[in-house]
Amino acid sequence: MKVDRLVALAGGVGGAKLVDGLNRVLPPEALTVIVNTGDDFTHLGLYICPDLDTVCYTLAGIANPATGWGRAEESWHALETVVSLGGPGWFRLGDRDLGLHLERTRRLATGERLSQVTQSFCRALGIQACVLPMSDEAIPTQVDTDEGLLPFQEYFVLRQCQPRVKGFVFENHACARPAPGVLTALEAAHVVVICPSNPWVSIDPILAVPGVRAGLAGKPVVAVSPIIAGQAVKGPAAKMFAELGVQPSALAVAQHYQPWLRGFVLDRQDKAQTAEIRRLGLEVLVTDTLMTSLADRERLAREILDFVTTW
Ligand code: FO1
Repeated sequence: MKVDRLVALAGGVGGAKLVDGLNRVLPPEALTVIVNTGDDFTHLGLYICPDLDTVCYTLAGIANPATGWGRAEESWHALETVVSLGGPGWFRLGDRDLGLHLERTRRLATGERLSQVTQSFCRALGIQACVLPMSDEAIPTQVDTDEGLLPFQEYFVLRQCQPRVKGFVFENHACARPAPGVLTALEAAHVVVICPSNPWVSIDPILAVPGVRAGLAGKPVVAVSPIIAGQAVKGPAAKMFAELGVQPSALAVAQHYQPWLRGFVLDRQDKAQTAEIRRLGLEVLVTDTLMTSLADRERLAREILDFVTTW
């Protein structure tokens, strides 16, 4: 199979790293990234799109290397002022990052759609890949917890993922439409890669957008496990699996996505699960999936392309 049109489904930091690797090894303009916008929210009057920004900053080479989100060489004067005046400081927006939120919020208020604003920012940042929000309409994720429904960022950042999870609500998803370009990119794709993002709150919101699941049907879809040795590489994915009554593992991730998958990529540390994942009817690639360097991102991307080319 030739791969010169690839669609990646991605959330934040882990997804962005693989997207960066794919972008480095694919021909120019071969890559479309469909990004989760369930985490988006309005904060300090500004429209914040954490996963879109993480993907774009990473592709532009200006992401904060320590956190994975936000900008490199950041300063915090504006937020310090907000806090000194009695405003909220729990969601850390740096000065450089704030500039982007100001401009996005201004453009959205003039009637531009999120996908148009994102395309324009990508051009300005020198990004060649096509980065699409999953929808131009808000589909906010609410986390159903033992303390009731919490908006995603309140659960994730303010409450540090402490409340016990019972489920997730993707508000408004049933009547939302995919952003322009999402379904046509899926239709044209030679392969779809589900990045190593959180299945529950990064990938499931994308799959919940009407038309996306149907767009995956019959496509060669490969997922990369965000769980290594029972732990999430970053974030609460393993805690979520456990609280929902599923032992966190690469196998559990494969089972989660199984109806859409042709192949699955898991870490060497989990190679004992290979036979059971094969029994789900999936092609399996066992490799090093932890991406700590740029070279790792590129190597993993190349290995995934070599893997799917054999199908
Ligand atoms: N994550 C945090 O844990 N704490 C923060 O203060 C924080 C601020 C922030 C600002 C801009 C941005 O684009 C992302 C930010 N994130 C922060 C990350 C974000 O909350 C999550 O990583 C994603 O929503 C989950 O993918």
